[in-house]
Amino acid sequence: MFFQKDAETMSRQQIEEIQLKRLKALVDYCYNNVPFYHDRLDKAGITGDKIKSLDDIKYIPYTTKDDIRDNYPFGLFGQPLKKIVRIHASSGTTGKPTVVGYTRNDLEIWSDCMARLCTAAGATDEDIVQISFGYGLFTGALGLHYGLEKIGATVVPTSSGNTEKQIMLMQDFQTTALVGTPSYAQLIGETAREMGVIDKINLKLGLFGSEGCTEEMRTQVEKTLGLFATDNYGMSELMGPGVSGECRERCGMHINEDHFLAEVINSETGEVLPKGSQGELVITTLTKEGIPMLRYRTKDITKIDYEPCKCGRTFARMAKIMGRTDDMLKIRGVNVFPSQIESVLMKFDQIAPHYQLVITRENFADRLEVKVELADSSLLERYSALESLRSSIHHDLKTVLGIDTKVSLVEHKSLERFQGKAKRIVDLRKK
Ligand code: DLL
Repeated sequence: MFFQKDAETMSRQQIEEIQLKRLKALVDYCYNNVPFYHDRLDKAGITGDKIKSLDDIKYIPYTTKDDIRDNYPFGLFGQPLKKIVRIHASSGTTGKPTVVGYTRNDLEIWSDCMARLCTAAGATDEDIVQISFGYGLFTGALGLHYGLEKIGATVVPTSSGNTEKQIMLMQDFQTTALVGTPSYAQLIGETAREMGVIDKINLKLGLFGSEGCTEEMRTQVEKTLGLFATDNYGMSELMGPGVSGECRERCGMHINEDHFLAEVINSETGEVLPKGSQGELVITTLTKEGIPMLRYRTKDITKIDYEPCKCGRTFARMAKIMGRTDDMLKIRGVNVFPSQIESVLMKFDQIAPHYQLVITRENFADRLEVKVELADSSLLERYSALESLRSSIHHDLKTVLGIDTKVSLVEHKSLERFQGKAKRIVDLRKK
């Protein structure tokens, strides 16, 4: 099933022709409408007619989150507020949030992009969809909301939190699809199990995203809730959700390439990497008016496959996000991604899908403690079984990461649960 089949099945040549035409127009749009870009492009000597091929994008300077912050709140907007009909912002743990604005046309394209991805995931007008992302400045809830309404699904905007009520509504409405972070979906599943109503839940599809989730973690969540889950990627600066998402084949997230031009770069040198390489994702928004982005550095690490997919879609597919360049833990000089740890942990049946990574510095050396929750507390009574589990996890982590970690097994339900994006890293080195 397709939402906009003509666009979603274009040949690579057609996709590139559209991208080039839009890129040229975008460069002129930015030059004429955003003083910040006017200066940047002037300095780089770039105008739309100097872009002769997609490769010429390399002459355009990158844009970063700092550029948006430095122009807080509306400095990078491409239209006066009179034309901006919605504002969102990403919270940001320190300082001011990054603020983004949408014109009416942006909202139309956003819901089309979302409608495509929801359809690709298998959602239809028969679905009753509960949206458990928080409504508000965060883009997740409203982004999916409009896309799902566009395909005719029945949207239930529960927002996040109030988990028991979510579960009650899920039973009463016979909700068929759930939207949220995978970690909140897992919490909903565990709570339904504890309430003794997991069998009364009729979920078939999970439209998840907004945080990393390894294949192993996805399998756990699917098992808990008895559904089929797809991964969806996006960020506020680029639109929100709707940049890319998985189809039923689940072999990468299809990028809406007629609206987003993706590159992968070496995050240290800024050099553009050959197609298929792993590196930092850089996105140019080809059609956005409210806050257009030229070569925005996402800090997310992935790789892109340009082969057409078995589902019939031709849009390139980006691999699951391996981590963020600023999320990568450097432990005694070794780079460690939390996703590598998650993959190891989720292979053990005796542990629950909840963990925390605590990093400290002792005697000038970094120490990584991996706190893992037991699936149930009965193991606590058997010291030898506990010790053997701990030592197996320690061994597997060492094999994958190449460093020693301290593994602590903690009681079931003792680690914090999350209703939005999970925060699993506690870095005490900075304190
Ligand atoms: O999280 C947008 C979104 C909402 C995407 C709902 C999907 C579903 P921000 O709050 O601005 O926007 O956070 C963006 O979240 O740079 C990634 O690091 C991370 N992220 C988003 N989706 C995924 C994903 C939304 N599928 C930041 N896998 C991004 C891994 C993700 N990380």
